[in-house]
Amino acid sequence: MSKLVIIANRLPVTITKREGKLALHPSTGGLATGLGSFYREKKGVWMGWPGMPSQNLRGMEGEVNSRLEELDCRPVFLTRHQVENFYHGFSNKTLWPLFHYFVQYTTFDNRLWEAYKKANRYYCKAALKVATEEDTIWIHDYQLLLLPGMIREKLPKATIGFFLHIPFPSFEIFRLLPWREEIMEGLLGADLIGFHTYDYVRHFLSSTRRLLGYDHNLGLITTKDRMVKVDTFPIGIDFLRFFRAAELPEVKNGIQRMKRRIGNRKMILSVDRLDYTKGILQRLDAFDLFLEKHPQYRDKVTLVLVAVPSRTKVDQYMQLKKEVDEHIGRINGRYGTLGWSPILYLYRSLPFTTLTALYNLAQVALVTPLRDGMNLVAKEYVACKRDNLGVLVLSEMAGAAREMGEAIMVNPYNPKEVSNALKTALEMGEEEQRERSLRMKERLRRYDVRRWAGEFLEKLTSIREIQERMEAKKLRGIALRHFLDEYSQSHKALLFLDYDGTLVPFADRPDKAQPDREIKAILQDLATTSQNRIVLVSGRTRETLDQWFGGLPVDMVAEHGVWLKEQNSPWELIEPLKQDWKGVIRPIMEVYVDRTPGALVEEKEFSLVWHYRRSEPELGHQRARELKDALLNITENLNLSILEGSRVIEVKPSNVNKGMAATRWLSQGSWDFIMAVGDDWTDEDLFDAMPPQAYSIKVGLSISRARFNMDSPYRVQGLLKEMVKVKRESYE
Ligand code: GDG
Repeated sequence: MSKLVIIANRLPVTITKREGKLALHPSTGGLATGLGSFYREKKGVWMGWPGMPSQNLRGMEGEVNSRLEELDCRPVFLTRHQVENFYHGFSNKTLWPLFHYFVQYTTFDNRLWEAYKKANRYYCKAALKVATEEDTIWIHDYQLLLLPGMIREKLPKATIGFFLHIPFPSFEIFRLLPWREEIMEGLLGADLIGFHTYDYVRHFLSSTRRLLGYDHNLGLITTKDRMVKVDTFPIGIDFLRFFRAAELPEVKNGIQRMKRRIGNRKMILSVDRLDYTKGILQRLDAFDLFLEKHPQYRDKVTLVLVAVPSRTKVDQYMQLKKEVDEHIGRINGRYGTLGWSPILYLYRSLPFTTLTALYNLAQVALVTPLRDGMNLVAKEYVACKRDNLGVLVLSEMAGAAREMGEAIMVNPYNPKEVSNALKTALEMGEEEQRERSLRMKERLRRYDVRRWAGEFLEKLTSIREIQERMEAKKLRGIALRHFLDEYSQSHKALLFLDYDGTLVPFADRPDKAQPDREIKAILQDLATTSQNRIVLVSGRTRETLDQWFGGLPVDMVAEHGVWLKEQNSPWELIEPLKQDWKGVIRPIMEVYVDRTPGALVEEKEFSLVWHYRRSEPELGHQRARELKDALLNITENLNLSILEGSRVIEVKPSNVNKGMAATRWLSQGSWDFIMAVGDDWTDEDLFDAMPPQAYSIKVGLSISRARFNMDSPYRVQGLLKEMVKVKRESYE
């Protein structure tokens, strides 16, 4: 039976050892609390590091294993060296700062990269002991970016999902990584890649396009051999757990205790791991400014600052701790009185009950990260409010800002804005507080962490189904045997072959597009081993086709069906075509050439083509969409069609296409074998024109009306060679 295997850097429980005895504690962090119960309900297992170097657990592995097994957890034991170089090292000194746009904190060290690769391989090895190809494997976060690819290599048929909990940075930042291609390839081993927000999706897709050349269609990337879906899944929280917390006696007591401690003052709450991305120093500066500018609030508010110790062995974190201490000391020194400290500083991890007591009591939550994948504290605060009173001040740099528009939004780098927001929050009327809170809360209730996980897994299943449908259409196995049998027995075969993207991959430079000797030899052999008729059906001009294939015994179709040529005959126009429309279309295209560096207009005899292969890809795509929009109305009236090819937009008369051109040959005789191969949507007309028994083959894995699919031009070349071979054998 298939099972769910969650793999994350950490387990949902952490092991500690005191006086030789092991103890398990729930791990902090959104993932652990959120999915902690979900995976068990699903009868899944969770793999990850138990939080202590393996040297400290020597001799106790058996006990660790069995205690964890009771919780359906499987440990991945990391040595001290691995913790140092993989976890504190590449993960937290390279990926974490870079992905949060802290380039100045990023270490680029090949030694750490090697440790990262090795650790990912180590997780892979551990995973292979637990997971099979039938299982659903869900990998989490930036520590394991290479793992999807590594598992895919060993379990090609496994269902693999990946979710990134931190931001995916813009290409301009991501490109700085010396190991960027390997990281992208690693991630693309997954079937589904999830991010918190659409911005991160956009950034990721842009990097795949620029670094690996993979385009996408609505987030569906076609890699060399598979389809990978990229989508947005904003993580939710365990809503009811927070919503109901106020009913717990410990929480009620906690609220009373805290009330006594801060008296009649209003509480402003700040909760984070002590991390430079969370903007704690900037927040303190803003609070300082607030007290300076609004003296009436002195002794009327208390900022409760909870900072959970984190990555205490990394230099920047040690430095940050020092600075936070100094800032707090300065502010408390400057404004504090005998009976009042402006900031109550708690540098430790609090029990859930204390944390939720604070959420309940706080009038304002000040959540101002400089960059944050999502930020769960913002969500938890709102969920805890039974009476819907309390105001959230939220950084626009947190992923949560995309969903929590009712919060007071701030730029965390602007102390004046944050200070003003604090004032607005403290003075907001109850009606408005309720209204804002309620709307956010309803969304949090509906889209909680279970729903988040459920939707991710559902999407993963659906992408697998699409892949399977594509797989089933691949020309291989029995279908391929039939194909070759039929072909070898045929006496009169008709083969339509597109060129660019079908017989050869798309070339990034025009001078690389020419057929090489091997392609020509294949065509020559194919044409001469039998009574075959080969028709090259291309969008290229007559001149180019003549120049490239003139000496071969093949027929040709140029400009997507405008010109036809049978061997030893001159080119013929498919039918008389008008040219006057070009005067209307060309100026529009030229406007878009001026606006898009690298774009150009090519005039073919009966069509106009706007190329943007050499433009900056994002801009090119954007402009292509705009151009298409601009052309749509006009082309309809002029009876023209717009073809969208690979980085081209072509306009040509509607009554001409590759399918119509093909009918010339189809009607010429009784063929006992017909095949049509093409890769883009101009070839769909060709497929449509084929009789039912014909083999229509789409190159690439996207949806098509063709009967079969093939992965790539290399496979097509292989198929053609095989056809030559079986034909020769049939004569022997
Ligand atoms: C990463 C991404 C993304 C905090 N202090 C205490 C405590 N916590 C809990 C909170 C919350 C979690 O830790 C922190 O989650 P965040 O989302 O705020 O931040 P990261 O740890 O950086 O998490 C982040 C998240 O992954 C999920 O995808 O949102 O952007 O960086 O749940 O409640 N819990 C307890 N005591 C504390 O003192 N018990």
